[in-house]
Amino acid sequence: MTPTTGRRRRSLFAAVAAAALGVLGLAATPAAAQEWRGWNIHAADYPNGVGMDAFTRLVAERTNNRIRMRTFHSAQLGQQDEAIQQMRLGTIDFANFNLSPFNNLAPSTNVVTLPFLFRDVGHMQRAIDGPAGEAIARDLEAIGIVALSWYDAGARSLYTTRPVRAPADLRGMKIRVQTSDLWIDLMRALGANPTPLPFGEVFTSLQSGVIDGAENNWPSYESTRHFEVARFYSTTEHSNVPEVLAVSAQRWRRLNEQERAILRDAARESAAIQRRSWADRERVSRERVVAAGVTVIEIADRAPWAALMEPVYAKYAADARLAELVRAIRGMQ
Ligand code: GTR
Repeated sequence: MTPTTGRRRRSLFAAVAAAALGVLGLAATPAAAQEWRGWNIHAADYPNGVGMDAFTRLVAERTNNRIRMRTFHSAQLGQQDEAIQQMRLGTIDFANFNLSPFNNLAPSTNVVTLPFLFRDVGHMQRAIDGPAGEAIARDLEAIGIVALSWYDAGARSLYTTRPVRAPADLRGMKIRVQTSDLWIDLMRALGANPTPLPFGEVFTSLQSGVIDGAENNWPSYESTRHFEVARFYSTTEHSNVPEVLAVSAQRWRRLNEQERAILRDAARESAAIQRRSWADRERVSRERVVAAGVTVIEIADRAPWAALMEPVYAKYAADARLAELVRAIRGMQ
């Protein structure tokens, strides 16, 4: 064999080997290295971005970079409802979502969205870290999403272009809600006209008068600059719906037990980081909008608001399993 034929044979062998690896989908990355794409609706410095960045850093460290994750912050990979579809299809690998956009897909998420259910943040955390979280994780798994940990999202309140002090002030006002039947019925029960819109369209819709208000927590009201166009914030604190850090079931299926344990631990640690960051940011955001001249209308008595929520409970907590969960949550210390 001449040196030239030897070289030719070797390169032929290399080409065949490369083609075989290509068929197996292994050619581009060394052995089992994985590159994951993550979705975040908020900016990187928002508490949820801080939590997600901690998660990806811990996973990379503990898998020796075998699982590398990159979070695309600020809804770069699309709005919320599309991102949920992409997670289910496996084209987005991990994400942080509020639980309300799952209301029509995963029944138990309605329970933690219910108005005036939690007494305070501690009560919400005990429920989501306990029986509510277990039920929701099961419902999410059934639609192709694996819940790993729960993030705080504070209390949601109304903000509007005209002052709102009592439910009667909402009559005829167009209020943006997330894509969720529960939210539509909740706003109707308050006497408003619910208008489902993606988060990213709220600012311009307020500015152009397509809507008269929306509802959210202090950090979202501030970070999106909605406070510049809706100058009245009424502390209704009507819902404490939390958020989930989740992985696509398509990815999860391909992990071994050791990798799953690494992801679960990292997710729990990231939730502790997010919750600390959340508590700070709530205070800072409130201070920022007050300094910018927003009128905060303190709702001292929430009873007249809560009294209107009867039809929402009747519809979304009627089924025996959900009614039991509501009872269990109410009974928690
Ligand atoms: C925020 C939440 C987002 C999104 C948004 C909205 O508080 O963190 O995931 O749900 O509200 O109202 O669309």
